[in-house]
Amino acid sequence: MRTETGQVFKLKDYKPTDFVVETIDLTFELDPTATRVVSRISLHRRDGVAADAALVFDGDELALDSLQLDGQGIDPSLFEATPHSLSVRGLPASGRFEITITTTLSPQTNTQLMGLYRTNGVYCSQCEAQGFRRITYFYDRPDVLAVYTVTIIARESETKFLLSNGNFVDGGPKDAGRHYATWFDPHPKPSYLFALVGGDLGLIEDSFTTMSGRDVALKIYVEHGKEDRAGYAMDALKRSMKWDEEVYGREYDLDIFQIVAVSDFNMGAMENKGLNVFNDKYVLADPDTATDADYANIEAIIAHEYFHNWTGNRITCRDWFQLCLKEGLTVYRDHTFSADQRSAPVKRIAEIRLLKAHQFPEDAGPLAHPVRPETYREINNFYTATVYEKGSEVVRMIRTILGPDDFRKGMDLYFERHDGDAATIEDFLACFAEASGRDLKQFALWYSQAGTPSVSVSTDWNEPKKTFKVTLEQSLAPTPGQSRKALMHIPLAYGLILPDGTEFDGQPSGNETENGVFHLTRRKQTFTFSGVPGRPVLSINRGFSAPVTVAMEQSDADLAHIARHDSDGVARWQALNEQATRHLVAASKLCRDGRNLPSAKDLAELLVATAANESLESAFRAQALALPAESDIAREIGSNIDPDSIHKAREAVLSEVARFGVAVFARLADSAPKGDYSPNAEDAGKRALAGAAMAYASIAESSPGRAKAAFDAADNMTMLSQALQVLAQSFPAAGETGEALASFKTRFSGDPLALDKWYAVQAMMPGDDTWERVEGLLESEDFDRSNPNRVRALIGGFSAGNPTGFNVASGAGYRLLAREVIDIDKRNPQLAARLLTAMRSWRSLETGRQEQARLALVSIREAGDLSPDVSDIVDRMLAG
Ligand code: B3K
Ligand code: ZN
Repeated sequence: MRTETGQVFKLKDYKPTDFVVETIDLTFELDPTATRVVSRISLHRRDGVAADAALVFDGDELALDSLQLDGQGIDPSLFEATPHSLSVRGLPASGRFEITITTTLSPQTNTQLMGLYRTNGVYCSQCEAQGFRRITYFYDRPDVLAVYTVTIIARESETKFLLSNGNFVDGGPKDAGRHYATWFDPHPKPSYLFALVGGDLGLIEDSFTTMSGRDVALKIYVEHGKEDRAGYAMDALKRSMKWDEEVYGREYDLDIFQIVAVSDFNMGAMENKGLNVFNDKYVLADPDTATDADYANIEAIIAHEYFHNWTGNRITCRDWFQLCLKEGLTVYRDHTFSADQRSAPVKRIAEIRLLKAHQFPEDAGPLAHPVRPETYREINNFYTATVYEKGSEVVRMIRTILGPDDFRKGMDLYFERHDGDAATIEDFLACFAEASGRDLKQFALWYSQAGTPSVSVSTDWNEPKKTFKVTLEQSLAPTPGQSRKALMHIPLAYGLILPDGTEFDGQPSGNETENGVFHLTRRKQTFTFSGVPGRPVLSINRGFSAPVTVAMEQSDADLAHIARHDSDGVARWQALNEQATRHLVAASKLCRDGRNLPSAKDLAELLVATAANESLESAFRAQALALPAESDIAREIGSNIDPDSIHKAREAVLSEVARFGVAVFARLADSAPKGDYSPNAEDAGKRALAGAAMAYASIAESSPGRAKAAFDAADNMTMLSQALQVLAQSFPAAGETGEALASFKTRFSGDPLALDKWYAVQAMMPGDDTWERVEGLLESEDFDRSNPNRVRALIGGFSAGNPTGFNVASGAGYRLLAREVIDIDKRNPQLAARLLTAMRSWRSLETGRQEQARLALVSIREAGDLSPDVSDIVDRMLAG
């Protein structure tokens, strides 16, 4: 039985520990089922803490072997050890003392992948957020910073490499075929950044010279035989190190930086100090097995984890409520890094799509929470799009409000003042307020109020007076636990586009506008521009300067004007996307009501003209061609969703656009770069455009022939998987699709990462009977339920990436997910809870599906013996 599923943690209850940890010295004797851990901790009682206060350490499924105080046994009446805590009384009132704790672990049977576990024969740890307490009793909380020395002892034949944080100190042979290594990390750190790896791995090495001239050894460890797939990750690492020096003046601070790629990992990667552990999906790439998107993800995640060295590790979080302090900021840093390495507007468009697809629904449903939550039951459930992606948007808004110079000053102050601290959002904001002399009190509401603000915009053009008025009004709907909301500070970048396509450069009256940004701080504000030569078109929330929804009556002609003339590429795409979304929403509603669909000719004209416009970047044209997804349309409709009519309407629009532009698409379908594959952004953009065009051309031809020929001719994974996706999405029942799937399977059966794509593409095939295909795949021999990547590819692909298949009206999709969540929860609660969030928007479905979804959720709740992770999600989803 599990324990303590109901405990609620609150931000306002924060209290420092009673004892201060100075150093921790850990010795591991690795063994698959009996790893011995000896932890020697030196501490002292904090000033002002009562002399009879007990030392209370966290644990999770631990058993205490022995306990000593300053090398002597302790009277059993003075301590109590349970699986989840150790408390010791009678400790010295003053001065330093040492506690020695011995525990024994079974990494081999640790299926949660938290704490110390084994993957493919490699010992590996994951401690964020609360995994260290599964290794030994400790103050497992981020505000306890200590200096770690770690010695690892293991059989040499199985563990060629023994790694931990910091710098290598010493190592060599020991008794009985064993060897050892000792690592010392001089930088005080919280337990969640501890890491240990022991295994027989392949290694690639390089080095980096920092801006002050220090040499840093760079090492990436991968499964044997995969070394030649780690080159891109190494290159991305060096570029990240350079970028952080150039853009933020941040230098690396140890002699060595190591990355280990493992195949069983609950998330993308982990920023342990000096020893990052990665899901191998985000390290390994070669042209035959990785797509352009995989390469871009590797670059972004390598950068993200590296950037944590300053934003997360040198400055960490006081408590887990402050998670966005490191995550939102580090996502913002990796976004700008990728924008600098690639095309900035294209990168921004991808971010907007992602935010709207993942964060907006979170904000609009039962799992909504502020960027900095104020309560949680299970912290693992708060590694969310809101904390990460909206958290990044909030940092971006700070930069928009302050401008680049004051933003950099604020960051410099933050690094200088809080280096070595466990900090809070208040500390972070104070640096920007001080550096810029601005009051950020109202702005700080972005951290505490959940929900996506909505801004309604109206304009008034007075031809005789040549004045243009823009009226903005904000609102924010209630979210769970927050029924009343205060007014926010919303920075909205704008432009006034004149009839000839140039931009009006005059300022409106008043002082609520700055550098092309309206500062909306009251409920309603009007901005008046004078001397405007002709009726302008308002381009608002340019570059998505604020993560809000904008409601504005704007004609298709005005949107098309922005799409043609806005000087900001992101705004041009926003206008195109708005027009497409509107059309698709209207068409879906008509389809649901059994009415005829309107002509999509105007939209088709605009899209095809953009596709054919060679003065635009290929990647931008590809983004323009990607119509809003079915889930985007559902989100915009908001309630009474019928996924089938959305699918039908979207297919009809796709087909109309395809037929309208068939000549252009047929030409572009062959425009991918020939010759050797390179993952660079320009070539990737060309492949994306060719792939999008191939999809349209195939639809126009109503034949899988073109995609099948592309599949047979593909000489890299990007083009191979593009072709396979066109077959699976648009011709699911065709013989060609079956043949392509079979050939893919044969070719990649020995390559787990490539095979994940085979699972995912089938999981996302539209249709009422896909759930049966998924049931079949769940039974297939190489479906490994203990591998999170495989589970996410199939079950996650189906539940989060297949609106018609998962939401089949009979409820079969929901029942499948419920059954799998209950089963996976027994082994890996984090993974199970994450999968379940696919149902977070269940209340916006039409009533029949809603009822089916509710029944499935109730069946989970009633399954009994749920983990805190799953019960937290299911309870919140059913509440209200
Ligand atoms: N900090 C880790 C995430 C840990 C998740 C724990 N459930 C990766 C990252 O955001 O960089
Ligand atoms: Zn992170």
